[in-house]
Order: sequence, then C-alpha cells, then structure tokens
Amino acid sequence: MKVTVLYHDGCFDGAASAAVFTRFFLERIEPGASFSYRGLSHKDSGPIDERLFDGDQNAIVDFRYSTSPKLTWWFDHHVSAFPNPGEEASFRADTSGRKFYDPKAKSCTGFLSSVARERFGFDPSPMAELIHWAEIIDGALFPDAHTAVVLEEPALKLMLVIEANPGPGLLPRLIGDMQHKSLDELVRLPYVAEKLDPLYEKHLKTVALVRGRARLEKGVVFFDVADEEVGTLNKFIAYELFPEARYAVTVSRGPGRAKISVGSNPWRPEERTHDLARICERYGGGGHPVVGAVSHPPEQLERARREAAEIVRELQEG
Ligand SMILES: [Mn+2]
Repeated sequence: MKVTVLYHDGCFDGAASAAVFTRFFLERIEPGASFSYRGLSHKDSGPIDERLFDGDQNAIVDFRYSTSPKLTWWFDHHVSAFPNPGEEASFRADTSGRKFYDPKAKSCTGFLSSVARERFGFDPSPMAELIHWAEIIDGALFPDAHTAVVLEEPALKLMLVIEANPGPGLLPRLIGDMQHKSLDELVRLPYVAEKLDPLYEKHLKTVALVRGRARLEKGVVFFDVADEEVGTLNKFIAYELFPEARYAVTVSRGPGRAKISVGSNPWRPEERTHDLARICERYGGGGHPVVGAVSHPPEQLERARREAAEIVRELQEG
C-alpha cells in the first residue's frame, strides 16, 4: 500500500505531525505500507491540487482541508482550515471517522497523537519528546525569551533547519528519521548538521546585531536592520534584551519587500493595550491582535521607516 502524506512545509509541527502519523499508520493500520511526503505552503491559496493525492491512501496533516474524495485522512488545528466554499460542510458530513479537526489544539502533532491513542489504540509515548516540543514551538509556549533566542535546545536547533527548509529532499528524509531518533540524535545527523551549522552561526550574528541596535523607549523597543541581510528575524530578541518592554517595532528588508514588524511581549500579555492587527491594517498590513506586519515594495524603504516611527509613537502614548 502506498501512502501519500501532505504536511505543512517549513514548519516543525508539520514535519512532526507527518512523523507521528507515519508511525501510527505502520503500527495500527497497515504495517507494510510505504510512504511518500510532500510539503504544502500557505503561499498557494485555493483548493489543494487533486493531483497531489497520488497514493492508495492520502493524508493531510497540519494543513487545510480538501473536499477531494481521494483524501482519506486529515488532521488539522488551523483556524483557517476551510477557506474555500463547501469545505466545512464537506468535513461536517464526513462519516469515515478518519478526519479530525480541533482549532483549540496547540499543535497538530499533540492533537494527532491524542486522537490516534484514544480512537486507534496507538502508543505515542516513544515519541513523547517530539510531541512535547511541537506543543511548545507551535503554541509559542517558550518558558522565557532566552530559551527562544539562544536556541540551545536540540528541538529549537531542529526548528531552525526545518523553517529554513534547505533543499527539497531534506524534510522528507528528516520525517523518516524523526520516527525513531531522539532530537539530540537528529541534530547530529550529518545531513542535518551541515545545514544547521551555518544557519546557527547566522542566527547568532543577527542576535548580536540586534543587541547592538535595539533601544527601549517608553515601553517600546525599536530597531532597524534594513541595511543588513538578516533573513527571518527571531521575534523574541527584543524581549530577551528588554524583558520589561511591552512592544517591539522592527524595520527589515526581505526578498522583494521592506517590512515593518510590530509585536507585543508574549511574557507580559496583560500590558498589551493596542490591537496590533488594527494598527497594521491602517498602513496596508495585517496580522493578529498580538502581532502584525506591514510590507511595502523594497524601493519604499523610507516610507516603511517613516510609518514605523509613527507606530512607535502611537504605542508609546497608549
Ligand atoms: Mn501546526
């Protein structure tokens, strides 16, 4: 039996969900099954391309629903799991007993493990470490900013590699190894370590850069790193430097955009008095009440800098 597993690409929870699903399937459904994996990205909107369901059984984990009759297993926890017409009704009408959704679950990995244990008699305990860290990472439940910035834990180093997603074959191979190896063993695998080392070095350089530039004024941390290639910016550095900060505003430059990031201190939730999505919407951006962003074309960097200064003033006054 061929099983195709589609998972949320570039995401620790997505890869961990695929690993737990595979082990569950081999132990409780079909011991001789063979697996192929393919990552799905939120960049492609609209219904999922039905040609991807090329297995005898087809699963989606940690990603939105599909009404295709070829989809035989589904586990998700995203609030936006049914963006297209008819999808939610199709899920509600499903009687297969193999499609599961809980938008309150912190991670899909944790949700999938519980369902597999309760409904199918799967024993997830050998994968407890992986499941634990998927809950922390996807639920943003880091104990403190230092843990989230220094990334000493093997799970967080693995997160760095998974989110950078270097090369098309790496995640499918890693999903295979995640089924039986500890996180410490995973980060030492040569094909993981050779990607991790330069990523981790770059990460530490970015942390040092931000530490040198960030300033706290009236509860708001501000820094501008648009003149440097920093890649994805760890959003917790500001709060590691200034634990008393309420908000952080950043100007950075990504491929094809000048970006303003606006966040609130996740370890001081009671001190957030602004809806950051609302503020970002006024400048053409969006997000959630606790974190938002505004993107402009790269040639409008000066505009982004001006707007960031306005946002800083607004947050300082509130
Ligand atoms: Mn997830």
